[in-house]
Amino acid sequence: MKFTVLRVAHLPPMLSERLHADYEVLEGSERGDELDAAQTRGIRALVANGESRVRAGLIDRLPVLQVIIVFGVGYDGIDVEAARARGIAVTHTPDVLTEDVADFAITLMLGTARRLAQADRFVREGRWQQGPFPFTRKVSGKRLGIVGLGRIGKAIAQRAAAFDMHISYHGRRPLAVDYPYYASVTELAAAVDFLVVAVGGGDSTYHLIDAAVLDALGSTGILINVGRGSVVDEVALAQALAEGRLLGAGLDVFEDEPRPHAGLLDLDNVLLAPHMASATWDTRRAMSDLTLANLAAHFAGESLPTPIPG
Ligand code: NAP
Ligand code: 8YV
Repeated sequence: MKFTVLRVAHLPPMLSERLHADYEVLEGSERGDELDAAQTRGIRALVANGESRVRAGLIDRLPVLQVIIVFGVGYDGIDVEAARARGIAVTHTPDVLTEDVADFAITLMLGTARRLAQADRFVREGRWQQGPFPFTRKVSGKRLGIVGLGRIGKAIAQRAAAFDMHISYHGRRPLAVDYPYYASVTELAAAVDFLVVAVGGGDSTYHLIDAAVLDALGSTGILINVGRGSVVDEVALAQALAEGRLLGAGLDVFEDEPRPHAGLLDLDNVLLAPHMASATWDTRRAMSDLTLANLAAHFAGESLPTPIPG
């Protein structure tokens, strides 16, 4: 017998094909409105991704749901409390994407400071013939502040060390590392040239990067966000960039994906990416394997390879 799995997010074909081979897969929305009563009564597992919103309303409609499997490490969109109240396990895919996301944070930092997208347009549009490209900002040897020194934050620090950057960080508590710790994100921002957000979403980080933090980073500062869009007040960010109160920003994540705040789209000092930091073939394969391993372990009654903490 094949177990029934509800898929509520876009998944790469390499994963959805294998899901379809091993399970009865229902395709649904995050609200599940299109599912009829017979379908909801059969769903044992739900597969979501890092951007998914799986709220109590959907969980409540699935009486035999046993496990929520997140294709991604961030699970801020999952109502974990509602799941736990029903004894529903939640898994995710940590570690296997850390390197790619850290690589991409460095890509955004270099690309924003050296104005790579603008330089590309400059060459393509024939403007080089009228004179040289304006000077850009140096990265090596500068001061880097990391918000959220977890798996990804540490991997970013490791890479930045190779650029001789001076690293400091903010988190909820100091860690056993040699980098200076700032209990206040505003004070961290005031002390660095680059501020990289590598923290997850949810209530505790909502708009942690607000106008005051952006002003502390200042007119020579650059903000990078590979964590979650909700961590940065996008309206305040667009305003600070437009008014030159912040030098630049490189963003992979947005408050309302796939719709970045309209004020950002016309700005020349922001580098925009479509939530692609972990989207390499190697990593998506590893994430797919881990997603299937969690699902298989659950139905085999074995311990889950990567349950969420807590
Ligand atoms: P992690 O190891 O859990 O790291 C998260 C870090 O943030 C921890 O050091 C945690 O420290 C800190 N933190 C948590 N809440 C905080 C708060 N309120 N204020 C300050 N710091 C806080 O997770 P990870 O694997 O590095 O992933 C981090 C996040 O990156 C994910 O949650 C996800 O949102 C995002 N991500 C984005 C992409 C992308 O494609 N752009 C890909 C993967 C992941 P304490 O708990 O000790 O405070
Ligand atoms: C993915 C992510 O883009 O892991 C996360 O939390 O945000 C990303 O790795 C996402 O989960 C796949 O859609």
